[in-house]
Amino acid sequence: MVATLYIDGRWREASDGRVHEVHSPHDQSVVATVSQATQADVLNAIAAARKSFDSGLFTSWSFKARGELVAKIADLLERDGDVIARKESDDTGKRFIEAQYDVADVISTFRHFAALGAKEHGRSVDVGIAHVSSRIVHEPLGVASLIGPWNYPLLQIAWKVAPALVAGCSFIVKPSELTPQSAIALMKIIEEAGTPKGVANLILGPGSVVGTSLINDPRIDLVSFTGGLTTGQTIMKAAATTIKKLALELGGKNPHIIFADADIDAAIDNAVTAAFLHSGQVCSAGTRLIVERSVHDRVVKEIVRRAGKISLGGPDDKAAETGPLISQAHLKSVTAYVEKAVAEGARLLVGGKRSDKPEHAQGWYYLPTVLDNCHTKMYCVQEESFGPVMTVEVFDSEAQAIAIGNDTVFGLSGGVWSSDADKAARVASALRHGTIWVNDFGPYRPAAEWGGYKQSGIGRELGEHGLSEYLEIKHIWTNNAPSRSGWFKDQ
Ligand code: TXE
Repeated sequence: MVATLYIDGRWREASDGRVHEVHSPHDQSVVATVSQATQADVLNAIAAARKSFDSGLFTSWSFKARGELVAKIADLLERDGDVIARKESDDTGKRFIEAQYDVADVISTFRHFAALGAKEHGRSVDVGIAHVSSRIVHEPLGVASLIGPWNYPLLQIAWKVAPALVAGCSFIVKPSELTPQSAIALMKIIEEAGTPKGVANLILGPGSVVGTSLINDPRIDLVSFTGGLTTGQTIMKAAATTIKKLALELGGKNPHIIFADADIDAAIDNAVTAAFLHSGQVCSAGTRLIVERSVHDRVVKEIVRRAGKISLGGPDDKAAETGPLISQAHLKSVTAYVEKAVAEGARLLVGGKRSDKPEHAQGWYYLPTVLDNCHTKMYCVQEESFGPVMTVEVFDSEAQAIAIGNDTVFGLSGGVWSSDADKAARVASALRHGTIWVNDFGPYRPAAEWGGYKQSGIGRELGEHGLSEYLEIKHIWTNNAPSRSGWFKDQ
């Protein structure tokens, strides 16, 4: 029996008993068999979440109490960290050590939101009338659908679940069908921590089947989604019918600008990490290298040398530096993307094909790829590959670097390298992206907001704003000395 759906405080099989096998991207072996929800299961989960929210049980807990629950979840995640990391690396194919880093980030996320629970919420407003008290109160927003992707499965779900719990929302989690195991483990911990029945629910299955009700149903108040732009557009359209609140994180095409006066050695090393970490399957990957003409040859030559040496391998390959792509379909899409780039005039300098090593034959391994001679009108510069593919563009002036860096419909993140602090600050300020790194690329902290400008999304996760997404704000005006309004004549 496979009972991996969690609905109304009970672990259940799919109502028709259907299961789904999860395959390793490293060697296609079956790493898990999980329940695949039916439409009836989804509707049951929505009903359970709605009922628990409307009962007022969890919403009546104080922020502090809900923060303590979230802190307890963090403790349990610490206890089970390596077991969860193993599931995550099995599903994604990423190295076990990377999955361990991810779980550590998940724990920090829960700790961050737990601490926000202990803070003061709401405020008084001075309305200038002695006998009136005016209060702004923060209330849980309602029932949320929390839909996650496959690249950082547990982390992206954690960015949603932890604030939803502190806020007092009820929710249905739907991880990617490719990577369900860590969400199941998290839900077991949420249950063990003492979360009231019906508050947290877990649905598994493909978005096209189980996702529709999660984004259409009038009983859902908020959809928080991380994934592809096209799915984000579908969700936004569906949300319009019932004016659902939306939080969307839809990826990026992130500029990484290197000026000639930068610490070139550090810039090159960070450029390699930014583009090829997790084989480019990172929404904030620095896939667009934008380099000052005078240092182009030196920078690109060294990046190509370094990219050609990156060692690929599966979860337990100690020599590996990064892993496979998530699926065969994704491998095909990255392959087609690079072919199209070359047809458009990009110069392929390294990679550009699947790994032909015998030990990679059963996995979805694509070589780190550098495409030179690119410009903003090209498909490969405008569209995400979500694979290990770096495009290179050149610039001659600060203004041109900014213009190129902003010439994208996305706006998630960007980096700028220069030893001139004023210039770096000007560029950081002019770039229309949600996170900018100066002389660095990649770090983030749960205490700092994360999210996109333009088509990279709506709203912010993490920071204090990441909690606000799950709250309604109410103004309560209390007149302590009632009197007639006197507006209309009383004949
Ligand atoms: O994402 P999808 P995919 C980007 C990246 C990648 C592309 C497609 O460019 O190549 O998206 O990846 C669920 N209603 N990112 O196809 O389809 C789905 O089941 C409700 C960026 O995997 O957007 C999964 O749980 N849900 C990204 C989640 O949405 C639906 C990370 C994401 O799947 C649904 C991953 C529907 N109609 C991919 N259709 C990032 N921003 O980090 C799908 N889903």
